Formats: sequence, C-alpha cells, structure tokens
Amino acid sequence: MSSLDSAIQQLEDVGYCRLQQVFDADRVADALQRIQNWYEKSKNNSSVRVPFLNIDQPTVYSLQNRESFFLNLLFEPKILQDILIHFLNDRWFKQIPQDEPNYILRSFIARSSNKVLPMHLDSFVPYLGSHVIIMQLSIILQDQNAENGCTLVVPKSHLSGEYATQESFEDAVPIESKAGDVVIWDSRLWHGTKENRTTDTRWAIIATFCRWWMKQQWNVPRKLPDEIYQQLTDSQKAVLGFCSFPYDDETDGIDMKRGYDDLQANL
Ligand SMILES: O=C(O)CCC(=O)C(=O)O
Repeated sequence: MSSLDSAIQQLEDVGYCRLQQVFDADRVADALQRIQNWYEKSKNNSSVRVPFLNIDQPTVYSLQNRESFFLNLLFEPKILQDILIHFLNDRWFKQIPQDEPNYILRSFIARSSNKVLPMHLDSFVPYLGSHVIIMQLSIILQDQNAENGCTLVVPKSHLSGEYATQESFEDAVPIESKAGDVVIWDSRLWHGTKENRTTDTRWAIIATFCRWWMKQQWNVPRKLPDEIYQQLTDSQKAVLGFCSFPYDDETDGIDMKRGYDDLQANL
C-alpha cells in the first residue's frame, strides 16, 4: 500500500495519522528558529479576544502573513496536498480543476505547549458521516513525548457524533513524534495535551484546512502582504481563499465558486 493510501486509510479508520520525516533536520531547525524569532517579536501584539483554549499558551498567529517560508512548508510536500484534496475537495467545484485544491486554509499558527490543553474537537460540531469538513496538520518542530505534552487523541472519536468529554483523557493515546514528522487529524477527533513537564518549549506549526465554503479565522485575502501574494501560484492563492471570499454584493459577483480567471489581488 502506498504511503498516501495508508494515510488515508488511517484517517478514515481512527481519525489521525503520522507521516514520518516529511521535513529534513535543516529545514526543521530553520523553521524552529524563525518561529522562536517571530514569537519574541509578536507575543505582545495579539488581541485580548483570545479563545479559552489559547490563553497562556505560547502562540504565533497568522503565519501566512509573516514570510513565504511558512507557506512554502505547507505547499511543498505533495503528499499533504494529496491527502487534503482527497478529504476536503468539493467535487462540484468545477471552476478549479479537480486535481487542484479547492479547500482553503482556515488558520495557520505555531504553538508551544506548557499547561494542559483540554480535550476538544475543532469541527465546531460533532457529526456522523464520511464527509470531512476540517482537518488539522501539525508540523512537528521539536520531538513530542509524554513528558513534554505530546498531542493526545481518542482514536475513532471522529465517528462518535459527540462532543469531547474531559473524562476521555483516560482513553486518549499519546502521539509521540519526531521533529520533521507531520501529524494529521480529522478535526472531529477528540484531542488535547497533558502538561509539558520539561523546562523546554514544544513548538509545532498547526495548519487548519477546511472546505471552501467555511469561514477563515482571519480575512486572509484582505490582509495578505502583497510581496507574499506575488510569490503564490494561482492554485496556492485559491488555498488562501482568493477564489471563495464573499463578494461585496450582487453587483460585485454572484457565483460563490470562482476560478483562477477571477483572482483579485487588491480587495
Ligand atoms: O499542540 C497540540 O498538540 C494540539 C493542538 C490543538 O489541539 C489544536 O490546535 O487544536
């Protein structure tokens, strides 16, 4: 079985998978250094309107706006795109070729772990069915284990049709991972972390992808710096939401699905 087929099967069956060594050591060291620098520069700049789960957890937000390096990390490994197309592409989105993404980037952050992150799901609602609407992808920048608060998941909970409970910590399994791995999960999966009991950080980049009709966490098409926009292919612009953000009104546009011909830089 190919690594793509195996990843798809694990995501369907248990709700998550770990891809080993997607990024080499130099790339990961570079990414970690950049994240640490951005954290120092940005840690006091975020809004006070922070979700409960993020409070007092070291986080760098809006990586798409920082430097192209971070988007390149996401876009380069073909297997990541293949997995996301399999689960999140809308087959009725005819304006973009079907072998290219029509899903979008909902959120793009880096987080270290210090205290317990309660068990939760990120699909907002639990539901039964084979159609996935949101997926998360964690690019591991520092080895994760039970000591430093690795990601914990409840296998198969993506098919429970229920919200996460805190009692489920007892059924959760640790995903021990190495720097350079990528861990992917269906956002219906119940997940969280135990506390980081070491004195070191535990940075990972978390990219959340969703179907094209869902709301992004930030207004990416309006705020993306032009120098970053200029380096993107049409397909990458679509992933950032440039083919699906809302029109001003009906005089601006009506078809919610747009093709590459309709890409606009200045919104
Ligand atoms: O950092 C982790 O291990 C989990 C992150 C998480 O739960 C989230 O981003 O929703």
